[in-house]
Amino acid sequence: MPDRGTPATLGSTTLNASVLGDDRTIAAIATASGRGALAIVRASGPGVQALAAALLTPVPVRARRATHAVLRDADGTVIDDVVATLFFGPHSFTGEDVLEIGTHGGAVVPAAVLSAAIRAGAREAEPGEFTRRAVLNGKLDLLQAEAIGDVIDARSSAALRLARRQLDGGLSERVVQLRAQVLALEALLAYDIDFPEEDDGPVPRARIMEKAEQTLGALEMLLSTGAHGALVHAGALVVLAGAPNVGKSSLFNALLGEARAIVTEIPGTTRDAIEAVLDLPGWPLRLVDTAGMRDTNDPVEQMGIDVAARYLGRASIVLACVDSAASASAVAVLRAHTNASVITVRTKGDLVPNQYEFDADVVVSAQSGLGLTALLEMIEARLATEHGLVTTDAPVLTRARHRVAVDEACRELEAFLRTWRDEGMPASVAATHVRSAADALSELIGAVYVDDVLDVVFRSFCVGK
Ligand SMILES: Nc1nc2c(ncn2[C@@H]2O[C@H](COP(=O)(O)OP(=O)(O)O)[C@@H](O)[C@H]2O)c(=O)[nH]1
Ligand SMILES: [Mg+2]
Repeated sequence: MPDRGTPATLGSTTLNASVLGDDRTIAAIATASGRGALAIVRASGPGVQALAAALLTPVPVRARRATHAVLRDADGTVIDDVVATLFFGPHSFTGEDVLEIGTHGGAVVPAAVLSAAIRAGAREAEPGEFTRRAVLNGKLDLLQAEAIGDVIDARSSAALRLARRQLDGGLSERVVQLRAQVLALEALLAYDIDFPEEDDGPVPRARIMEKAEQTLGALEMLLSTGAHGALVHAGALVVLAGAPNVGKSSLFNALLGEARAIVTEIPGTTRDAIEAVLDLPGWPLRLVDTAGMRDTNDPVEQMGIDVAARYLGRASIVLACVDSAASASAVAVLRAHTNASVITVRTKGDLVPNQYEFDADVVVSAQSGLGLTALLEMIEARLATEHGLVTTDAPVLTRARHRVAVDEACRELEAFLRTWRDEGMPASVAATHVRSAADALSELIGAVYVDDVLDVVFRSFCVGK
């Protein structure tokens, strides 16, 4: 396994070619590319102090002190005025010596600073490599490392709260507790394996069964948070649908409070689906504006309609928009395309009601703003009824990886219980299932480092994180 467990030499490096040449010292631009006032280039590894000495005048020597310095390339060319901060391992993000260099932003300076660091002996970091080192050095567990990715990728305040909670270790604690229960069960079984001759071993079978059932129940409870976690993570899919020209795109824009979709008087303009995240206090919404559902010979428009049908299949809520008797017939078509909860929305509520009467759940106007708040409240109420309230206090599974691991632990405990009830089976056979359940949970928090697991977790990270 690469990089594991050699932070011992930290803090004692000197300017020395072998350390500078050590590919264990990594560097990357940590900030997003593009125009900006400042950027951060950071480095981590045993050669960091030598790197600081090679690049910076004056050389920062004390940890956690911002040092204003001039950064020069190997040939003495001044690249930038910077503010550099050293952290000595293990008291750093990665657990190794770390150097953070605050440079001017933009396209050229951060790249030139990174090149200078590489010329001075650092190696360019892989995506997620800083966080990976933090995990390998025991600064974070895998769930917390994923939470860092989630904090960065959060598209709503609810998703951010969930990620923050996971970063603080809430989910890790719960998984560690559950794993401890599984291990305690394994310990009870060990007695039984040691005393196979006794009719009823030192620990009664019924007591072991009870423990296993309790643990299984707790794991199932955690597993049941998975759907909720995925929904908060991605946002509940709310699809605007209905006949062409009923005002879907206008409503989409009015709800977002900004002009994102093309609004036009020609029926059939929204030919693909347009998506935006609406950051409501209760539930984050993925609001999708679709093409109108109607028969058409235009192949491009038909594609848009197919996209709409696909979204309808995955929606949490469909807003069936209606502005006339003719468009009301589309509601039945929509219901046929979806299992989602349908809210019927009478649009263009500002127009003088003509003879047309439609008993909609809510009347809105994109133009006057009538009913928009009521509609959002109705969406939140429906989501709360169907998926509960967004709770970020209790630990929640947020990723498929989590659900797979906890599901596996559940299935192993079920298999254990089946084997255990069948009294002819020796305890040692049943115990293998308990071991597998513990392994699944260990892998989830990264208590055992499986390279494949690390690869999956860090693949999606940005360079410099
Ligand atoms: N008076 C009024 N007209 C609206 C309202 N919403 C949309 N419209 C008009 O209805 C037409 C179609 O709107 P659009 O949003 O493109 O409909 P879509 O095809 O369902 O996306 C446009 O002429 C809009 O200006 C509204 O709330 N009040
Ligand atoms: Mg439209």
